[in-house]
Amino acid sequence: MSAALFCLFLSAVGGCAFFVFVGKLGENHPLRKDLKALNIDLRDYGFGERFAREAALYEDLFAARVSEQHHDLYRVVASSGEIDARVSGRFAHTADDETCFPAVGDWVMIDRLDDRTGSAIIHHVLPRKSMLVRQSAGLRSSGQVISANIDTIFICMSLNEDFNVRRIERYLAIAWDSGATPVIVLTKADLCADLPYRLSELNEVSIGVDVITCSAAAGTGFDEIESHIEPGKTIAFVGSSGVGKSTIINRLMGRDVLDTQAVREDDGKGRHTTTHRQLLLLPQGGIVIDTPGMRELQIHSANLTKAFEDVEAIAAQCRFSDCSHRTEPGCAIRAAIADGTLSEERFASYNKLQREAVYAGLSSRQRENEKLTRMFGGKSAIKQFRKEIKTKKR
Ligand SMILES: Nc1nc2c(ncn2[C@@H]2O[C@H](COP(=O)(O)OP(=O)(O)OP(=O)(O)O)[C@@H](O)[C@H]2O)c(=O)[nH]1
Ligand SMILES: [Mg+2]
Ligand SMILES: [Zn+2]
Repeated sequence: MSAALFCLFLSAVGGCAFFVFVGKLGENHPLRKDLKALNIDLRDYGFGERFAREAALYEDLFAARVSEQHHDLYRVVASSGEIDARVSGRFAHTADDETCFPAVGDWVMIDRLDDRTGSAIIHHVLPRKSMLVRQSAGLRSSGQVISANIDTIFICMSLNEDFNVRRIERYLAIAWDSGATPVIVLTKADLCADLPYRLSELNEVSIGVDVITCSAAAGTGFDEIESHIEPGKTIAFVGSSGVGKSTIINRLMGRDVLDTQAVREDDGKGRHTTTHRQLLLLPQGGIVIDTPGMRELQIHSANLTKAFEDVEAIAAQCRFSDCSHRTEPGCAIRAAIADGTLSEERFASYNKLQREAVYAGLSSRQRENEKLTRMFGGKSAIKQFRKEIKTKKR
């Protein structure tokens, strides 16, 4: 081997060793931080003119976008790279409710661009241009922000066991309320034996919404997915566990950045592989947010006028403006159900979501009363019931 070749060989070995060494560094090793200290153009992450104007109001602070959240610890993308951040004590103290706290996708104002001597401190969340919110589990009536400042919501549903038109209606009602545009993404087309039937089922509920059919296994539908991706624009992926959200994102990233896992064999349900929301910059431009599969999507607020445009247009034709669509003469809803223009199931779903939306807007005391009214029918019946309970206690 000539001397030159030998030198080349040595430097190649050295290079490999360096990469192996760096790969083994712990998350908090200073060298890793230096490697991450890239000069990032925040516009790639969606920092448009509006956010720039808002951020300019805070002279001594820096703008950053929340890319991950782990309880009260955040990862944010700043111009210096990705760093750790926490909200200031004052922020936590003055926040009205849970929705005021930073969520993945938020633009926040931080006090430093380096977290080597401690997490950066988040002082403000810039006004959101959109936010996808669901009702938190439990008794509190607070909402939980699933992602903020999104342009498009990919509502992902698998074409096998998971397929459920009523669930899509629920997602659409919440998505239309977010300020972003929903798109329905039907996944795992390779597992579906009767696609035309599924699509016809979806027709009634998907008015004005793009529907994409794709298969990550067969590599189909990705041209349509990519037609929704634009530099500086953000897409949030939502849907049940196991429908293939992370698989699609990995394909768009061109490598396996996110964990994926086979669904359970007995019932085809996912295993909740993704455990936290995560924002990623795509190599071709555009930003995606992966979210954990949701068991249930409770309504915090909904836009039924948009999601049920057809139902409300029919109801507007009823003879009485306060028609309850039960027994009144000239009821256009009953007529539409009778002639098959409107399905009984869709109307029932509209009523159910409307009740939920009203309920979500109530305080916990109002909720308790609402529940009692529904159980016993009317205030006098509730009074009577309470009296009976008291007598029994004696
Ligand atoms: N047959 C088939 N399998 C797919 C397709 N897309 C994804 N899968 C498989 O479905 C399983 C679940 O995919 P994930 O991407 O982990 O699903 P997820 O929606 O991210 O699930 P959570 O993270 O739990 O919310 C994996 O085994 C994937 O390989 C597809 O187009 N066809
Ligand atoms: Mg996932
Ligand atoms: Zn009516």
